[in-house]
Amino acid sequence: MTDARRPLYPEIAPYRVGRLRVSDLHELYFEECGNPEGKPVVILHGGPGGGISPFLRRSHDPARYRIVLFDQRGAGQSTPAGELRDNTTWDLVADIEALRLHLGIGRWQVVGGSWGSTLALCYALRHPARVTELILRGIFTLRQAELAWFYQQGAGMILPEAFARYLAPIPEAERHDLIAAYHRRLTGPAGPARRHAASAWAGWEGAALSLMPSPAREEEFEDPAFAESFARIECHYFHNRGWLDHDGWLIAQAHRLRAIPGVIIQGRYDLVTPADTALALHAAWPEAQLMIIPDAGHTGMEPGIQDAMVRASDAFALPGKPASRRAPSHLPGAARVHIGD
Ligand code: STX
Repeated sequence: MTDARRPLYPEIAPYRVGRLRVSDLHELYFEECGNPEGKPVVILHGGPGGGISPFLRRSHDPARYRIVLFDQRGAGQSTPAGELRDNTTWDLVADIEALRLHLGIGRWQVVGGSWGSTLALCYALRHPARVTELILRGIFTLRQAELAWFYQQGAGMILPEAFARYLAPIPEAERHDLIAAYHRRLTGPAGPARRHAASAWAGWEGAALSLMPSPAREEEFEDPAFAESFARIECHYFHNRGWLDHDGWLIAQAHRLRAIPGVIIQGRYDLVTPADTALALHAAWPEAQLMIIPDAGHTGMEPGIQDAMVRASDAFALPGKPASRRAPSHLPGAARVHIGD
């Protein structure tokens, strides 16, 4: 009950990497880590456009899981980098299925943070029979209010210095719709103006991820090579509202997930994807276990989020137990629900 917080599992290298062609244009990079005979899990990265990173391999026990990671279209080592054509939510959902079939996996656990949670929900709604469990953190459902909070008006009132740097490239006359203003610049011709807009867009996100300021993280996000594909892909998805049916569609559909065991992990002080969305998801899917981490921001690197991820993945991996049809009822320690604190 009072156990110390658990860190992620140790760093590991993939036992296999590969590439999968998914369209005339797009080829995906993927990795398999852990135990080739273990329980299959696919980890979905954020952004969209963020790409995988080595820490995403570490939320699951490598002795008991076969951990699959891939760079979504245009992200990371997938090619062409930053490509927006044939790049929609439903293309990515189809890619997850193509990868599952390519790897000969029947059903798998689906894990995602932030945009990864959005994509995991879309995949589970489209292919529920393929999903053994869902572990979601930093819940994002692409509602108009969520986009407005971060990219128009809301989070900027908590981080005004960083928000001023995000506003700077956009003239007053265009500031009534910042996603549209950025979309014009990020989909315009390559060159200094586009690069500058990309760094400003990505730097704003980098500034807001952690509970504690992390200038190094902000600099990483402003790095032109990363920023340009990340910002172009993110803005393209958000300008198009994720190609979802209507505003609020994911929450409205979430009742269809109720037979899937799930855990929802959310930082109380998440400025990128505020806790309101996690609570809305939980209200629609009350069987899922909600874990509000009282001292965490957005990123999966927050100590309380790491702890919750490891405990959730361990609970679903218990040796000798078949995948439960319900969320575990007794996640220990930090796995308790803290609502209203
Ligand atoms: N986007 C939130 C998100 O999914 C609104 C996200 N933000 N940064 C990331 O993901 C990375 C850390 C993966 C780059």
